[in-house]
Amino acid sequence: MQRGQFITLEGGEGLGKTTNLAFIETLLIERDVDVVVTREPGGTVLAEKLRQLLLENNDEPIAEQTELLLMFAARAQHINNVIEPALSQGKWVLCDRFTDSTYAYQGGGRKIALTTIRWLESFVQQQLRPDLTLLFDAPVELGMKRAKKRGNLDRFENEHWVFFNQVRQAFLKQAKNYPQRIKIINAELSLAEVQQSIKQCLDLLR
Ligand code: T5A
Repeated sequence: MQRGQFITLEGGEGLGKTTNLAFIETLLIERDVDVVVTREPGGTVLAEKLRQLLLENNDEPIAEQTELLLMFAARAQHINNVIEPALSQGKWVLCDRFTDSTYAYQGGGRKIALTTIRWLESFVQQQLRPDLTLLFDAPVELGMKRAKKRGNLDRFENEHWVFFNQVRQAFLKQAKNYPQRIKIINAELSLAEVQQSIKQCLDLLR
């Protein structure tokens, strides 16, 4: 059986990943693709519990190392129980965030050494890497404005502007390092224009 394709959506806060997940799922179903839609951190019962611990605002500060290890603990569970089984059954996996977010938030934002992240990536993922990544990019202010409209901010959304700018720059660096895999989507455009760009990127996988 032919292995499925692994597509990830990445980018800063509030730039349209979740909104466009449903759009992409519909496009794939129209193309007769059997697709599993999931997210990180999360995607399994245990990983969703870790997501809650990571996102909730808490009196006890979470150490950077703890944050990084919890991200990869959730990822290990997700890969073993959801992503790998689906891909090996020929299903496509559409995932809201994956390891590029770790490079951006824990690497770019928290300044954890990239060699440490790379080591954990190899340990947890072995050979698994996305086939296509759509990176939603726009100035930080725009994403925060959109995210704030939705109400309460989570632990990451309460970070400061400098942090988010470092996250954005780290995502763009990932895109520069992996131009074949990572396609930048201009999230400043209207939803219709964004979805047109997404369609063009998905055609690359046909
Ligand atoms: N994290 C995650 C790490 O630090 N390391 C990691 O390894 C991983 C995997 C997860 C958090 O965890 C961190 C990063 C995150 O902070 P999350 O909920 O997955 O949190 O991530 P968020 O970015 O917070 O997700 P959001 O749901 O907030 O943002 P989305 O999904 O990018 O944006 P969306 O689709 O909800 O859109 C926001 C608003 O904008 C509108 C939408 O209608 C919505 O109201 N909108 C547009 N409006 C106009 N024009 C467009 N083109 C629009 N597109 C969307």
